[in-house]
Parts: sequence; C-alpha cells; structure tokens
Amino acid sequence: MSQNISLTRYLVEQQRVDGLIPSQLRLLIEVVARACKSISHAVNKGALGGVLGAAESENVQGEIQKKLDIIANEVLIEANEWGGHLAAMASEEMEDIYAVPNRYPQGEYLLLFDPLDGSSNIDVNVSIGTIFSVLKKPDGDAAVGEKDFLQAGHNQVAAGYCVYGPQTTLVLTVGDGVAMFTLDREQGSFVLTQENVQIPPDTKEFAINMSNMRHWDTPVKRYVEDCLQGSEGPRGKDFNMRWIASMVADVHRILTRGGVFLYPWDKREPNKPGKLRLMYEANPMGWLIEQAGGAASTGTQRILDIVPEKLHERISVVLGSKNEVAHINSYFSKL
Ligand code: AHM
Ligand code: MG
Repeated sequence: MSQNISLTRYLVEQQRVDGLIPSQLRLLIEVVARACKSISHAVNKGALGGVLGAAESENVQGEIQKKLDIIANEVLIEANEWGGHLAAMASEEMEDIYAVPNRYPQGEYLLLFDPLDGSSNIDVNVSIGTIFSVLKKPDGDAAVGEKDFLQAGHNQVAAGYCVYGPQTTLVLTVGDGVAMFTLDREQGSFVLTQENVQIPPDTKEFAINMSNMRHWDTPVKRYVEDCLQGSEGPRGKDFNMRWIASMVADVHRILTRGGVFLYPWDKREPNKPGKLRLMYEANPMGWLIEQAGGAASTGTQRILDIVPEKLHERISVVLGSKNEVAHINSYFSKL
C-alpha cells in the first residue's frame, strides 16, 4: 500500500483531480484530523496525563462525564471554531449547538461529533474513538440554529471516526468510498493505509450486548436465538460473537472483516427509540458502512433516510454486512 500518501495529499487529490471536496471542506477535515491527533496523545498518556476517571458533571443525556469526554470536546471546539469553515458545531457533550463566535468568520458547514465514544472503556485501556459528521448549512441568511442541523443522514458531505486502539486510525468518507489512514507518530501525520474498503456481504459474526436479551423485542430475540443454535439451527452455520462496548471499535472490526452490530430498542426505556444517538453516531457510521458496501437500518427503515426532530435523537441500530442486515430486517417484517 502507498506508504507515502498523507491525509493532506489524499484530500488535495480528491479536491483537485476528482473535484469531490471544496476547499473549506478539505480544511475542515484536516482540522478534525489534527484534533483527533491531539486527543490520541491525551488518550495515550492515560494516568500519566491525569486524564482518567470521572469529572464531576453530567451531560445532556444524564450520563456521568469522564475527564476525557470533556477534554476531547474542548479540543474539537477549540480546533474548529476559528478557521472560517464552520457555521456551528453540535456534540454529545453539549445540550445546545455551539455557533461559531462572531469574532471569527462564519463558514458554510455544520460539524457534529461524539468526542469520545465508548466512554466506559476509557479507564480500562480498551479502544475508544471520536465520531464525526459534516452537513451543509441550508441556504439563507438567517442566523444558524438547531433546525439547520435537522437533516437526514443522506445529506452528509463527510463522515468518519478516529479509533484510539493499538493503532490510531482515521476512517473517512466524502461519498466516494471509504479510506483508512494510520497515524504515523514519528512523522506526526495520518498516512493512507487502505482505500476502497469493502465489507464482505455475508458473515458469521454478530455484535450485541447479550446482557440485555430479556429486554429486547421479539425480532431481535429470534434473530440471536437462531444464530446461537449455529449449525444445528435454521441458519445452518456456527456464529461467533464480539462486543467491545465502543461502537467505533465494533464498526472498525466490521469494516475490516465483516459482521453485524446491533443496538436495538429495548424495554428498559420504552419511550426512547434506542441507546445510540442518530446524528453523531448512527448517521456517520451508517454512511461509512453503506459506502463500504454494507447496510444500516433500524430493523424497519434505512437509517440515513430518517429526518431528525431533535439534535440528541436516539435510534435503534442494525448495521454491517449487507446480506446479514437484510436477513435481520426480515425478522422485523415477519411481525
Ligand atoms: P457513549 O457515547 O456514551 O460512549 O455510549 C455509546 C456506546 C457505544 O460506543 C457502544 O456501542 C455502547 O455505548 C455500549 O453500550 P453498553 O454499555 O450497553 O454495552
Ligand atoms: Mg458515543
């Protein structure tokens, strides 16, 4: 693989040769990547940097924030607010949108992120990550507001994540397939390590938090029960299970070797459609998965077609290998 193509060169070529990325968007992606590099350094230092443990605060979702959640959120905001490429940002860690302050030029893009996904894994030295999604602010002179963000996922113009694991890897789509870049710490830059990522359409591996089984709805229960019966059951093959509890790491495995990931609606909080957030978790991951030839649904509907009603909307998520997602959807349609 071309060891010497940096993220910068890749983006310049996408802009110049393919005309896929306007310059503001290229700048935006580079700034997000720089912020991820800085978060990666903080993650790497761990206890030595005093970044582990809980902060004394809760986020809008009522979840206890970890110190690294807050640090990552601040890094992303500070990196992105002054460059002139953004109109506003939204984050899992902030109740309201963050409009770019008047002292800086306003750009035409909207950036959404989950600054540190998989927070429960921070203190135990397991892979975590940053997820991001980019939308265009709808035309019009009105000041930017939350309503500008409420667009279906198929309107995304860029999406990606950075996984902080044994390697730090940035995974990106601008609508022309999926590319992976590994952080070269000696060079200080992300280097292209895989292009045109393709997910195998069939799989024998599923990812779900099995401890919630008694809370699931019938279609999900039936699907998992059928998988567990392996070669003796209706699927006629043995399945393997993985659950990292960091969506970034589970999705990274699926992009690498296939599989399906499910975080379905369950009865614990029946009024919420699921645990994961639509706009900065399901949409960017759903688009990456589709761009790699996979599928992303709620069980009954394509995730990218959902028009959000609020910023922190939650959603049921089924994504991964195309034929397996279609098979899971069929359990829902049998109801
Ligand atoms: P977070 O954004 O607060 O870290 O929560 C999202 C995470 C996902 O990364 C992961 O798939 C899921 O929550 C794990 O949930 P559970 O603790 O039920 O296993
Ligand atoms: Mg998250």
